[in-house]
Amino acid sequence: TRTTHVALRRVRLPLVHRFQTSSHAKRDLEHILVALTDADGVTGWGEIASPSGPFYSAETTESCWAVARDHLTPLVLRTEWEHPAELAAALGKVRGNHFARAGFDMAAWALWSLRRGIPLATALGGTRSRVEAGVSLGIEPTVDALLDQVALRVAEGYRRVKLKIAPGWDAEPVRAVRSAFPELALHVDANGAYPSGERAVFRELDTRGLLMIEQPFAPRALVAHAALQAELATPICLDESVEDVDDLVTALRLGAGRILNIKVSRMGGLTPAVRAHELARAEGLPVWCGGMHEFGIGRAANVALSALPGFTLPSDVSGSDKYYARDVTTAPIVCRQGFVAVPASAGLGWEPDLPFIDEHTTGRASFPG
Ligand code: OSB
Ligand code: MG
Repeated sequence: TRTTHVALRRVRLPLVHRFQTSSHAKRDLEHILVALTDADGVTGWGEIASPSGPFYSAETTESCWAVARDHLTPLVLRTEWEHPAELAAALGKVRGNHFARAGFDMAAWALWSLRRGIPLATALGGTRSRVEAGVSLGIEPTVDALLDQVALRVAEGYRRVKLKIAPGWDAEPVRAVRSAFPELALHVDANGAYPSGERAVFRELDTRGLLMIEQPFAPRALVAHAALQAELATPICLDESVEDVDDLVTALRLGAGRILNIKVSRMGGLTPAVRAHELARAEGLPVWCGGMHEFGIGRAANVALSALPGFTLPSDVSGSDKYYARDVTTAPIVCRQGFVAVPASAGLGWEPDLPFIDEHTTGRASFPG
């Protein structure tokens, strides 16, 4: 396969509900859609779901745009590839910049599975016909507002709820949610907001019957995660700490966590995400698929990845309606009774809604011309 045309667009969508994490608050999101077209005119779509600012990782919308335009696009246009892993190897010439790379890798997988007439999930090695979905709830202005959000999501059928925590918004909201929902599968995500010596909060959270405590410390603080894990009964789940398979090898060796959140964006695409899944599975480490508030294209890739056998915990693949009144795909991704069905059609399984995307496009570039 040779990619003969690359189209990039920045698309902005409003969020239905403001989302706040330990590091930033958002009302709308701008992601970059990548369309790779081959010599036969078949197009595969991918999504670069970077946050606008460098607070989750070092990448920003602007850095992704520049790297996609100036480095990844020329690489793709001159690479001959049969399997997406070959393109991923060529893109590996670019260090870091995983969100930007993920958009291209995803588009290559979408194109490849479409050409073969098989669902993306099957192409990746998926075995499930539906995936269990969880929701991620941001920091709310009050504990009551958070309890309302949890009640709403539970009523919608979600069976696992994750709460964002940060210093000053941790033990109290978790205690309140746990006492209102004693049986709920609950977990917390700190996005690395605590100093590596913090213990008091985690000792208290350890008594709340949580599924996991996600990324308590800074991304590179693997030794600190291992020290905390040795003191807690609750599994630690790594997110920001694992950007590639080598990080996972280090984390496993150190005992830095007992669960892994695999994000397509953070790992640099579906190719490395599948490899991380294989290693985790061989090592008996349960994984789930994390989200970055993806639009329908990236969300479809998350659904497909979550169909792999090692994804034994519910993934952050909520329905499109949790975030967007209308999504970039002609049909939304729907969650029913806590599950999203894995599509049986070829490729991503959802079609881009071109007129709607056009309406929300804030910038574009295409090559050649
Ligand atoms: O750590 O999982 C995270 C969103 C932005 C930055 C970091 C994270 C998140 C989420 C999103 O939790 C969850 C989703 O996409 O449903
Ligand atoms: Mg996380």
